[in-house]
Amino acid sequence: MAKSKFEYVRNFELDDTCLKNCYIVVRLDGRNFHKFSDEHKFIKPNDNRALGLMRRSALSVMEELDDITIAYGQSDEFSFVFKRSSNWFKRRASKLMTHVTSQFSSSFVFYWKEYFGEQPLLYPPSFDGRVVLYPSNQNLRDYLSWRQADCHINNLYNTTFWTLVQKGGLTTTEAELRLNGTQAADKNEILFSEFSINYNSEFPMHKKGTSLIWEMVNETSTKKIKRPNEAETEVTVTRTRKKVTAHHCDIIGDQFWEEHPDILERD
Ligand code: DGT
Ligand code: MG
Ligand code: MG
Ligand code: MG
Ligand code: MG
Repeated sequence: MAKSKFEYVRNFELDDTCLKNCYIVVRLDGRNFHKFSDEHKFIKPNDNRALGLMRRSALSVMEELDDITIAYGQSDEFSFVFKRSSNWFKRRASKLMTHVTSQFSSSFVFYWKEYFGEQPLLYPPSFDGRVVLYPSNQNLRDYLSWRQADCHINNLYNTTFWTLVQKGGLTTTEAELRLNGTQAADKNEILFSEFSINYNSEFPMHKKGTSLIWEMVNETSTKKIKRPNEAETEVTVTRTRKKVTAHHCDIIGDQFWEEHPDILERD
């Protein structure tokens, strides 16, 4: 068939194929969640409804899209790692990034009620997305370590800050001044000596964030069976199924990676 004279505009499209062999990371982050968390009365410093909804939306991304081996989230952000051998959407960066962010955003709205109940969603939230390529396992692990270290630093600061305000009666300005120039050890000390809070005993999800991976899980269910001339009996059936599981553990050290050797592909 003859091409129309308009056909040439196709050539304006740029090639955005991601380099082969690299892990493709899509990180999304809530747009202006400072305001969003205020307007929706998120509990400070950590709102389990909001974190649960983020996890639920990330689960939807992993289940609906192909080739994601691990996702890591904290605060208003989530990173999704595509297998380095993935050829989904011919590795086109814009396709991967927009599918991740739109699947996530629509899920965030779709599941809102499951986490916030009758509290209404006041306006449509949005998330930005970016694509980063990591050529080696070490680079990818360092990327995830960077995000988890960020989670730790922010959570220790926020926990101490809001404890000084909520339990210590300081104004936010006073709390900020008090924490100016303090190291991690100082914040642990403030929590422990002034408020009897052992930071190590805080919720793992708040300290470590959420890692989602695929695992083989045994699922047992009961089934009713009826054989001819016999009474109906119940039997237990165990099936092994690939499922997304959530972990709130350290992913900086080697242990997590040794326990889950299938996440990374060999360099
Ligand atoms: P952006 O990303 O440049 O559009 O701007 P923001 O405001 O989203 O900034 P960002 O992403 O650096 O910081 C995340 C904000 O979300 C931060 O103001 C704290 C808020 N946030 C996230 N999770 C929680 C939570 O569980 N509780 C509360 N109270 N706030 C949260
Ligand atoms: Mg944000
Ligand atoms: Mg953020
Ligand atoms: Mg189409
Ligand atoms: Mg496990």
